[in-house]
Amino acid sequence: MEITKVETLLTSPGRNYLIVKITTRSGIVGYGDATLNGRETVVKTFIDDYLAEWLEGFDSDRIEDIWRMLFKGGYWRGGPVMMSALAGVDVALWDIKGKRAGLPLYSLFGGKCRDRYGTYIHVHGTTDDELIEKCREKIKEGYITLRYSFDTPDPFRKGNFFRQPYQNPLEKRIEVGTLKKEEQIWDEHVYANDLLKVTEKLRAALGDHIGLIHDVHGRLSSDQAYRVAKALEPYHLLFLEDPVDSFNNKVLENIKMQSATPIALGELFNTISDCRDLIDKRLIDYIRIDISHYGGITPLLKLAAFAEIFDVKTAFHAPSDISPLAHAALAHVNMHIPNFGIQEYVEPDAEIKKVFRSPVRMADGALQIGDEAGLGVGVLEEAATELRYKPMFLPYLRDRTGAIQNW
Ligand code: GCO
Ligand code: MG
Repeated sequence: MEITKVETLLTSPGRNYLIVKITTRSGIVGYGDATLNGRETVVKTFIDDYLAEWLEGFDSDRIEDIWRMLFKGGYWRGGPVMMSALAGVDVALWDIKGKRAGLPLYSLFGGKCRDRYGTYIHVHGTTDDELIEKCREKIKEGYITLRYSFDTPDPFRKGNFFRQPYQNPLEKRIEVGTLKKEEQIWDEHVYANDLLKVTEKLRAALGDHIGLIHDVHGRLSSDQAYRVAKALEPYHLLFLEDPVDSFNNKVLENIKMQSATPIALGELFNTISDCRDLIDKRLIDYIRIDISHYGGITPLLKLAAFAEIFDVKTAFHAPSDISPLAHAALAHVNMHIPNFGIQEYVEPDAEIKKVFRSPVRMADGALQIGDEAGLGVGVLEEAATELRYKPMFLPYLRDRTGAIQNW
């Protein structure tokens, strides 16, 4: 079906989301997510000024061909801005194809491999007791896997705390700020010591069988990461995420050689070139690609198939900084792929529901998706336009000497 229009909708139901809308001559419309946290307007410009006109007139059914045209055809390729733009377009095209076929996307991929898929939730405590208490509440709600984070008091500066990035579904903005230059201080040694202490307590309090995940966010240097991954072994995490910078394969190889703690990584990757070696050398256990920064469903299915060969499971990145359109696209992929591991998920709150009608449902700590045709997400465009974009920025970190660290 001929593509007649490609538009973007920037909305802010509590946080900013960039929606891609593709219209075809037949009137069928598809939606995709192109959100890049803190840089939404740059992706919007890329789509509006560059991709939109290029796409008009092409056959929406030829998704693979269009993807290759946009990726290879323009010569310059890769990077989070371009790959988020491609993701928005790709998911919208799949949405159109599904609506046209009258089938949910997982059915077009080859059908379901499971009836539901497992998930985890972020839990943050300002003290150890509060963390344990909050974890217990989530377990009561039905969660069996938790991603924990905590505040570490600075032993050298009273009143200062080191805090890992996390998202409280009720304070969605925690990972973005309104200040352009928000600086935080980080001490990896103090944090590493605290991580070991908190994990020991948590495991003792929650028993053997609750899945535990911790995200280091690349905030350890290799010496500390070796020590931490080894010392965490007795607490058998489901995985330790981003123990070091994502692009340091040699360090990841050493971690894998000397520790049995499973490793997850990949939210910063945009193309297969970023992670091919990590997968085929089996340096990670879970791949954490973000569908909205990796070009959408088309490359994600290929990535999952590649990872399957090496028995690498998926744990796709999906915090609240990508929209329900992306969460739904992931739901279809997760229902289909054999090597699904676990899915990060944040339940949309009342404000987000003003814009998106999501088909993803939580039941007994697991997620399900219905059999609506296409992606299955309703977009309330009027509400989306009313909730106007608010500039927000990611903070950044310095160590005690003032040197920049991974945020
Ligand atoms: C995660 C991530 C996120 C990032 C965020 C940055 O594992 O969920 O690390 O929380 O910090 O996506 O925008
Ligand atoms: Mg992470």
